[in-house]
Amino acid sequence: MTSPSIQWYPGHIAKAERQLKEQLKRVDVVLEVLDARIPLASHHPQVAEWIGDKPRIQVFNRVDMIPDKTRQEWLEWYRARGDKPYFTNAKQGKGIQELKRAAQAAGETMNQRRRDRGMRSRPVRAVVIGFPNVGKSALINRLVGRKAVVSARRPGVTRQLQWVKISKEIELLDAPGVIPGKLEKQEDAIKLAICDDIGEAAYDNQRVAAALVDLLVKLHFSSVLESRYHLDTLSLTGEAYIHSLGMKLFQEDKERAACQLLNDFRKGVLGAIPLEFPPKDR
Ligand SMILES: Nc1nc2c(ncn2[C@@H]2O[C@H](COP(=O)(O)OP(=O)(O)OP(=O)(O)O)[C@@H](O)[C@H]2O)c(=O)[nH]1
Ligand SMILES: [Mg+2]
Repeated sequence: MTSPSIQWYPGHIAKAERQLKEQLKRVDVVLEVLDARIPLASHHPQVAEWIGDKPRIQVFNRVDMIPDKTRQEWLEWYRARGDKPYFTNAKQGKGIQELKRAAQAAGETMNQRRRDRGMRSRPVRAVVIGFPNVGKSALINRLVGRKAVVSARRPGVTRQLQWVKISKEIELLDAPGVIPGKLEKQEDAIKLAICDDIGEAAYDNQRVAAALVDLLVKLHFSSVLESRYHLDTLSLTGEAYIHSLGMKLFQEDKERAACQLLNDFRKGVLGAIPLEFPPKDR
């Protein structure tokens, strides 16, 4: 039996996408927030089409959740393609000033064009877009320097578009997380589920936890499981591992085992573990 595919496109996201497209006409610069653990799977394929030739700043948030070596590899990969990503930890406020300067610089170019046409300068309007739960609102709060918008540990917190004025120079638009109407690549959908970047109604915890175990083994991170749960992955499949973990630590409860494992990964208890690396073929 093949498992049902992971799909998640609730009504509030469809609505947010429509409103976002409308607002995009009014913004000068787009901050695209990616989950540093899965920057490829958390990139919305339609972003380029939506923003046209507006300046885009790519932000790798949750940089604390990947090793510095991987951060460096991504930086080189992007640089080779002529891009310059910014790395942030919106939880602790790292990398924020550099990002603010980049947004301001993009705005300055826009204002110069306005002045050339005899118009007055105005604050730069920047929108923060990205998948659910990647830290868009947390990033805005850091850029503003106060709790201006709600940020919490679950996908789908921001429901409405909301403008926030951070200074005379910049205004920011917080947007709900937007994901493609159809998740074409199921391996990406599973990574999004593992990282808590889509709603939990879309998937089965045990299946996703099993996929996480398989992925950790594939990426040579299985030792983190052994040291945390004192249970060797040996040649077990992810599914068998979750079963054994339930038997061993959770009174035979596989669901609790799966939730614990996912939670440990999401909270960083297992360590700084990237689930994607720069592709070698591009
Ligand atoms: N470890 C870590 N946690 C972060 C970081 N940025 C945000 N978070 C946490 O991630 C969770 C989600 O943050 P939000 O700001 O609500 O994310 P969002 O993208 O606005 O989510 P939606 O509004 O649901 O789309 C919160 O618990 C934040 O504290 C980061 O850089 N590192
Ligand atoms: Mg939000």
